[in-house]
Amino acid sequence: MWAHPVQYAWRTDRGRVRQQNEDALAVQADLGLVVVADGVGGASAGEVASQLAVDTIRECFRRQLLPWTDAEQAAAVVEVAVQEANRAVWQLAQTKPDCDGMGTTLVLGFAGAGWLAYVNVGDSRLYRLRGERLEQLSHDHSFIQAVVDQGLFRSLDDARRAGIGEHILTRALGIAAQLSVTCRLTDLRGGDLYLFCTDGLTGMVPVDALCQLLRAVGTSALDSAAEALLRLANARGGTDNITLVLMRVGEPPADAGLDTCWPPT
Ligand SMILES: [Mn+2]
Repeated sequence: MWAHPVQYAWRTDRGRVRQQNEDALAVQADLGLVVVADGVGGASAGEVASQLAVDTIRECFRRQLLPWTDAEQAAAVVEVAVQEANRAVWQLAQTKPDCDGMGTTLVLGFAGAGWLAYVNVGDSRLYRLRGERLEQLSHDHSFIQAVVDQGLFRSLDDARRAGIGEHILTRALGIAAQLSVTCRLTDLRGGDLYLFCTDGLTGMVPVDALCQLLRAVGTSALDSAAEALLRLANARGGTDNITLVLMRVGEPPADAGLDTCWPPT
């Protein structure tokens, strides 16, 4: 069923300042599913929120027994899973006093035959290196991104220099009973390298350094690249929890059927 062989490598780390790791992740190679979440909330509630979101989504996918040849159908399943995770976190936040106000960001990728369905909530990100070009596929739901989108600043760097805070989210999972979720689809190509990560990586490592490191991965061990990214984030301060998943797409076998292509031609 898989047109492309896919490899994964991941790291999650407390960083050098925080006492706890409130990030969570799931890599389900058998399902083609990657989830990364960054929890927020007092005491250990952030940890509860991110782990509950990841677990709820994983369970949601495990319940589905359909073969994933249809990208649009897969995208709909992703949206339902994220909505279900939102409800689970929100409900626990309503019922458990320790969990009051907790929430989590999320970035999710679901890889099928020739396509990747992805969604983000908050400022956890998805990047793709294709050839020499690094592209950010996700769009942050943050105050700083919103002022850039409104044209008040030309770039996130400009806004940052003007003193706009970076960690104010405009959307998070578990904060309200309803959450607006839009799953997007893109084509999956042999040679693509995807990076799912929390802001503990992107806040420490500038995008040109990310790009340089990812370009150097080539066909070498993916696990060393994941380790190198984590070390770089820690070397540059490690002021937040750091979580990253690398997903490398190989060339499909020569006999892969044409019926597995997306988008349809
Ligand atoms: Mn974070």
